[in-house]
Amino acid sequence: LETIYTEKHKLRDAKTELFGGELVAPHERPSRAEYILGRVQSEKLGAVSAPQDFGFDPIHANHNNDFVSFLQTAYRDWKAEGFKGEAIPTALPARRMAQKCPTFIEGKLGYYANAIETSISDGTWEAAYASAQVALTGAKRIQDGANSVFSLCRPPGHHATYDMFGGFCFLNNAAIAAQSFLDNGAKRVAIVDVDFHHGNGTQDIFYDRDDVLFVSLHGDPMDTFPYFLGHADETGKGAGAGLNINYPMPPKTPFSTWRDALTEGLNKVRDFKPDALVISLGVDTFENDPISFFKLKSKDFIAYGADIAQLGLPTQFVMEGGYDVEEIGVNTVNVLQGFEG
Ligand code: Q9C
Ligand code: ZN
Repeated sequence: LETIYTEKHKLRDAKTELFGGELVAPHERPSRAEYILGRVQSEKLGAVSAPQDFGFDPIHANHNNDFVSFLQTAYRDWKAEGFKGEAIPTALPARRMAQKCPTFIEGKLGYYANAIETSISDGTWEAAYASAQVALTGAKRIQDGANSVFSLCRPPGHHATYDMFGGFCFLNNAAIAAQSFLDNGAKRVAIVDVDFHHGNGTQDIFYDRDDVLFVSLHGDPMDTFPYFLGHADETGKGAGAGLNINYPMPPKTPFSTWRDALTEGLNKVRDFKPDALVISLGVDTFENDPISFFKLKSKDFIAYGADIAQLGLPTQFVMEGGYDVEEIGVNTVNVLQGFEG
């Protein structure tokens, strides 16, 4: 199983994350990708290849042009105002506020944010762009006939919506990959999001679409981030009615319960008859993850990788979250090895 990876992820190295009322060292840090790459190599999973550059068109296919332009210059614009720290939004266009993009950078940050823990730092755009190219290169491998591929994306993407960043995400790598399948001949694509957190960005992008099935297993938004999307009654709208499926689960959910939801979700994927499957692979479901509350053990990741393989679909794994840095390499590669059998 081939891994797509680039060192450019290291350019995303923020100093701050707003957490518990403090600015702390980010949970989403460069060492995450290095632990995963290290395990890919020590387990001899397969070749590790650099991404190709597919440019901006496939990014603009899923994201608002002005939002993408904003991301490119946000840190520079912030620094030009003389602010000392990293770029963090303060005010957001909440209920009954005008949905109009301000001119001043602090206002722009709020307009384009869906959460405010994520600082924009020097190099963030370059890393986010490279991460999207890692996703696109993985999709291309499948389009060229590979049965499976691992896009070791960093920063992650599934909380990025059409025009908002947040939750450590800037561009929605999995959505960009899924759209690239469709734009290159696929009729239908399924995305299964197994990250601990609801894939609010991916849901947002495909909510009214009949060519993408989105299935997400996650902590109940009543109890955890992203709080404002991910309920079971969000089932899609218009042409996409019935094609958005959420499985919110409570604190302390064990693997047995989680796996039952996965089985049900994978059955929906089978019925949808997609040409390709994209897995938003977050391993923050792990029992020792520092910011999550499910109880999966390392061996469980092997088991559910095998469950996914049972579908027999061309499958692209796209890296999302997972924060217990010591273990995320093992857990991530366990899924891939379980898939390979
Ligand atoms: N008290 C991903 O896994 N903050 N993003 C959580 C916990 C944001 C997670 C706060 C978590 C974002 C890709
Ligand atoms: Zn997550």
